[in-house]
Amino acid sequence: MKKIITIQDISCIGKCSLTVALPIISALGIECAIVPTAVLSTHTQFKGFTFRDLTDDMKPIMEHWKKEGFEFDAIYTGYLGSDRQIDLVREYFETFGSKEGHSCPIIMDPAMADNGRLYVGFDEKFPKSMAGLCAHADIILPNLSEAALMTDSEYPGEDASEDETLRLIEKLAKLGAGTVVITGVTLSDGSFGFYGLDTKTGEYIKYGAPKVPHRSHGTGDIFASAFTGTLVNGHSVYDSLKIAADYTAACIKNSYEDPDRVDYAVNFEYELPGLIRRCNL
Ligand code: PXL
Repeated sequence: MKKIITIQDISCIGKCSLTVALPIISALGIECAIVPTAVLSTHTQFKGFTFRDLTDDMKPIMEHWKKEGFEFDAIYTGYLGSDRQIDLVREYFETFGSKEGHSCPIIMDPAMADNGRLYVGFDEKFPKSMAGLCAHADIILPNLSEAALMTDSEYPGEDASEDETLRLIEKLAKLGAGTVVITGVTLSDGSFGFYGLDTKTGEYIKYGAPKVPHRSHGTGDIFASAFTGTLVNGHSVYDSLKIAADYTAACIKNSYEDPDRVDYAVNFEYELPGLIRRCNL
């Protein structure tokens, strides 16, 4: 069985970060090793959330895994809370990343902002640190807000044009990652999906699924988790991005049509069987 590491927080309620990465990646038949960076009572869109920092556990976990000789088929990072955590994640990349004869792609979702604003708890210097870490990634998956913050650009709004999005992609490419993808964008034909660039071949990619008029939290995490699981199952980068976009769109639509939906996340659970089928599992 393939095995990946995911490094992000655990928000006990919120259906984001580890509480979506674990079920989605496990459902795709992959062992999901976790490095929890913090425990929060809820995600940071709620008021009064608790926050226990777990930075001090990150290095001992890594050292133990190293001693045991574990190897992984991908490293996927999400929400990280501080510069110290960024430095430690860089050590995980060095320790467990691709080596001669063993491929371990690094996938980074630099989860830290939405609607043009940093999440509560981050200072304005943090996007620069995250941008530095992105240089080590094979694939980065920011949304429009994160792309603008990491490239010191003006936030173009959620309805950014294709030209505005491509300009951000070109700036992101300079950070040094292999493939840069901006997620959660509305394409010029009104569909909802991603624009991207393979910086090695210079090939631009885009894809959108039918858009429904509903927005919620955690959809970037759902996209990144489904993408990672699909890629590790052997699909190409582009096919994995498409499958993740279709799955995320299906989760949003499911919530939009569900009178019992919660307002802090989407119904990713009901759409897992369709994702498993798309992965040919
Ligand atoms: O979904 C991104 C995310 C991850 N982790 C925490 C968050 C959020 C978004 O608000 O607050 C703690």
